This record gives sequence, structure tokens and C-alpha cells, in this order.
Amino acid sequence: MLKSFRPHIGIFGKRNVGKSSFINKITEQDISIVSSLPGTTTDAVYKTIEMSDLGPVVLIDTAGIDDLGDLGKKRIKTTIDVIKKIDFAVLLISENNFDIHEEKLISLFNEYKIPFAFIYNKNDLTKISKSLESKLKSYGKKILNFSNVSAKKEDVKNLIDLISKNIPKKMEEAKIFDGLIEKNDHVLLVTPIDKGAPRGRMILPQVQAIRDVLDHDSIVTTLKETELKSFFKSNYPKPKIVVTDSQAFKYVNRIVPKDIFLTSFSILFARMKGDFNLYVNGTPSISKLKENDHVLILESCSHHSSEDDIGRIKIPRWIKEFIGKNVNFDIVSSFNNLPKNIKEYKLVIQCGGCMLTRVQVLNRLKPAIDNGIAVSNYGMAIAYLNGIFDRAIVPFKK
Ligand SMILES: Nc1nc2c(ncn2[C@@H]2O[C@H](COP(=O)(O)OP(=O)(O)OP(=O)(O)O)[C@@H](O)[C@H]2O)c(=O)[nH]1
Ligand SMILES: [Mg+2]
Repeated sequence: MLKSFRPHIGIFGKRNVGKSSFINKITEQDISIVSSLPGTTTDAVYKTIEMSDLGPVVLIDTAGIDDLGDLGKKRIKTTIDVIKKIDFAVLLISENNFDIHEEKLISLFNEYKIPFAFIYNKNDLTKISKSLESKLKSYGKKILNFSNVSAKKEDVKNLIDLISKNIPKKMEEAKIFDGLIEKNDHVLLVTPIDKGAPRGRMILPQVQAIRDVLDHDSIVTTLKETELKSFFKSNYPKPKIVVTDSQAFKYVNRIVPKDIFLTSFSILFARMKGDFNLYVNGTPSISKLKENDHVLILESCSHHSSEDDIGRIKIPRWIKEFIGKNVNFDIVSSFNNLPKNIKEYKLVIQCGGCMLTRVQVLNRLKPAIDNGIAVSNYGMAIAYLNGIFDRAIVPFKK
């Protein structure tokens, strides 16, 4: 299973509260270095483990939120960046030590809408005070007393259950074709095999789409765009919907009869990765771009760009051609910092986000959304630039 489909759980707290010991305890492995010296963990440590009901999850150990000095500041920033990537947070507290540092974490969890639980650790040393207990209760979250030293198997199990129960079901578990097809419907997938295609296999969105059609007890046909004409000339059953690679949209659009739904893989996945309506509303802003406006392109994985790279080369070129003006593009990979203040951009275009969770995509777009900047994604933008945007979003308008 791809990492992006696994729930991500971040472990937070001050230095020395026992975050690393906690991870080692619940995974029963020596994953993170533990020591009595505050500031032992200096960078986020990611570890995938199998967790009862949840299956594989990614646990993230972080540096203490109260770290000091210039280096400490950098570590705190890394810790805060982790918040943008997680689905659930555990806030560890020990020795009744709760102050602005914990409050800061809580306000960040709330800002990014991350559900969380409190774990009062080192319970073997100091019990939680009445005043701290009532303070924590006021946040309306679960509180669990724990000790990495004296916890028995049973206690660890309870703790894992608590975490599992509180992790929201992931959007990725919503099915790709939900609401679009029913049992026995036919789906036609158009998958060009171009220079960028990997050797000897299909790419993940194609594989996932095929699997999902099967899960809907429907029937899937896959072909390259070069076989599309002969498909429609033959007496194959009429597809309910055709899904094409965005890059072949223009061509496929001409061939697929108008009474058949046509959309793209990217648009299909945009529904699960990000806010679909936001993209629908933001995409037509392409037409409103003025001479020398700035557009931000957000990629999800750092890769070497080829001469026909979709995000770096093609989309910028197509936009310039489409509006007949010069537009400046900044292309940013992963969670790298932006070269400009977000307010300087007129439009942000996010990639399909196949390597990201839905929460990660939303958090990445948050600064743009908060500042009222138009947001689109690759598939939507390409559909728009090819003049088939309206057709490609019809299947989703119910
Ligand atoms: N008594 C007791 N000691 C604990 C417990 N959990 C951790 N410790 C001890 O506390 C110290 C710090 O533990 P770590 O797990 O390294 O703490 P951390 O939060 O990861 O610390 P940093 O990486 O420095 O931020 C170590 O000496 C641990 O052995 C606990 O539940 N009870
Ligand atoms: Mg640590």
C-alpha cells in the first residue's frame, strides 16, 4: 500500500516527555533514540507500523516543541510542518508541566483541523494533578494516563484502541467511482502510453481506477487513444463513462459521442484529493489572468523533469498560449517553502496529489484558500485549457 493512503499519526510534546520512548513502546521496537538528555530527537522520524483495526499507519516522532536556540527554532519548524501532514495527533504531557508550548500545539491542531488526544505520560513518576486534569478536560478531548516504564500489554492495547477510534476515516476510502457507476455499468479507460509512462506497468491512478470499477461489480475496458476510434466503430457495449488521461482529452473529446459522460483521471481524483468545488470555482480564473501575473504550480513529488513535463513545461506553455499574455510561473515541489508571499499569486494549480493524503493536499492549499486566491488542479486546468472543462465536470454535477 502506498504511504499516502496510510493514516499519519504525529507524536508531540515538550522535550523529554517520553515521545520517542512512547513510539518504541507501542511499536515494541527500538525505532527512536531515547535518552534523559532533553533534545534527543532532532528531526521528525517516520515509521510505518501495523495497528490493530487500522492496518498500517505512519507514526511520526517529533522534536520537542520547547526546543531552544537557533537550531531549536529550526527543529520546532520541522515539528510544526509535521502537523500539516497528519490525520491525528497525540500530545504527550508529563510531570504536570503544561504551558504555552502545549497551548501553541493545540491551537495549531485546531487551525489545521487535526483531531488529537492527550496522553499524560510518566504516570509512574507523578500522577496528573486535579487542576491539570480539569484544564485538559476543558478541551473536550480524550485523556489517557500512561507510563512507558510500567505499561503492560493490556495498557498498550487500550492506548492503541483509543488512537484507532479517534482517527477519522480517510477520504481515500471513499470509492473513486462512487455516485458515477452502478453494478454492470461499463467503464472505458483511455491510457496513452507515452514517453513518460513507466516501463512494463500501469501508473497508480489507472490501477486504482480498474480496481474500483471491479469493486463496483462493473465492467472495465482499457485501451490507448489510438484504439479509441475502432472501439466506437465496433459493437462493444456503450460505456456509461469514459475516463481519459488529461493529456489526450482534446482528441478523446472529439471521438466520444456527446451522450456519453467523459472525464479525466485527474478530475476523478481531484474529487478525493482536495476540495472539488473549490477547484471547479477557481479554474475559470485562468481566463482572468493579466499580463505578468504570477501563478504558483504545486507539485507533490520531486522528480527530474522531462522535456514534456506536465506541470513545469506544458501547463505554463498552454496557459500563455490560451490567454495570449505573458504569465510568470513558480513551481514548488513537496512541502518546500514558497519563493514569494502567497498573496502575490493570482492562481495556484495543484498536481493530482497521488503521493499525498487528502489532508496534506488541503493543508498545502490552506494559505491560498485563506487568502482568497483561486485554486485549481492539473486535470481541471488542462480540461479548461482544452475547452472541455464544462464537459468533464458534468458527471459530478448531481
Ligand atoms: N519514569 C519514566 N521515565 C520515562 C517514561 N517515558 C520516558 N521516560 C524517560 O524520559 C527520558 C526522555 O525520554 P525520550 O523518550 O527520549 O523523550 P522525548 O520526548 O523523545 O525527548 P526529546 O527527543 O528530547 O524531545 C528518558 O530517560 C526515558 O527513559 C515514563 O513513562 N516513565
Ligand atoms: Mg525523542
